[in-house]
Amino acid sequence: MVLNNIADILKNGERFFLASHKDPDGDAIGSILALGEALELSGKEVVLFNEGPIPDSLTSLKGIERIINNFNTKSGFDAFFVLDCGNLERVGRASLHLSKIKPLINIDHHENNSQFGDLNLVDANKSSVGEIIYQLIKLADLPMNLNIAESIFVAIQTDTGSFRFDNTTREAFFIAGEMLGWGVNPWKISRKVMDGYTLKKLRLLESTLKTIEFHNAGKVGLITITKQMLLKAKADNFDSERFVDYPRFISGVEIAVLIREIKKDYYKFSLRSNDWINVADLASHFGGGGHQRAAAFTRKGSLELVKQEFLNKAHEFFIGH
Ligand SMILES: [Mn+2]
Repeated sequence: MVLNNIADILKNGERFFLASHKDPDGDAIGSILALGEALELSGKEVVLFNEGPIPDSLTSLKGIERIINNFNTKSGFDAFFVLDCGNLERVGRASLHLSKIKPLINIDHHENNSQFGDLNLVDANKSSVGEIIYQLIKLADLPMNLNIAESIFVAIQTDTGSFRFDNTTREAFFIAGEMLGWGVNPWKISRKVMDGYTLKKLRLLESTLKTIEFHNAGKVGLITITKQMLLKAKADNFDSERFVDYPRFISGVEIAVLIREIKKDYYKFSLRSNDWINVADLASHFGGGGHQRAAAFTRKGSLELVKQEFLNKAHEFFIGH
């Protein structure tokens, strides 16, 4: 089976190229750092790639400085690992270039993964890619240490929203518990990775909450961030991470939406659901994807137009319920 094949490649190979998605989250960064360090500790050579930009909340992770965002096509790799990417394009500008490294190994947990690898290890039942990396490290007999444990813990913690999203499984808790056995301190990690708010982030939150609007009899809660709001708060896009949870917290809201202006007439929608709507399905109508409870897509057009298009489609999902 594919898990064993990949474990064999890790055991027998000597040089590996590891990449994860641009605009990375804790799972994308934690997973490459964990696998990278485990391979290196066992005497292998690794190149860690992420197009970035890496959010401040993750810059304290050990080994973060080893992640490069430029690439010279060096040959002689035994495999190219792509982690936490539903499709190869998620790697970013380098994706086409990098896809020449063979075999291309796709490790992911997004339901709508396009199976772009020569080997595909895609398990939508896993909370995070960090969980799969943990399995592979065990199976390939790679070493563990505190740095690796912290990276795996961060991958699971961030993708489960601190062990409370509905992808939080017994397995997720079990592995996190194991990581505590390696010396991970959840309080210290959480202060850096989950808290660590800056004043500009709080200012941006203040103005964002004022934009809240409701549709579909309160079942859709929507907030918006424009470029101008970012400028005014002196904030950047990373500062709005997890803001989409605020409308989701409200009772009666089934779909929470954050619309962000990326540039003029170009918007990114982040979607969350509470109970039964599959937002990955909803996002796929606009060329996006993700998970049942968390998904995203981008759209060109005026704010009023793209918002209305989205609300019309969301409305269809509620018909009959
Ligand atoms: Mn993930």
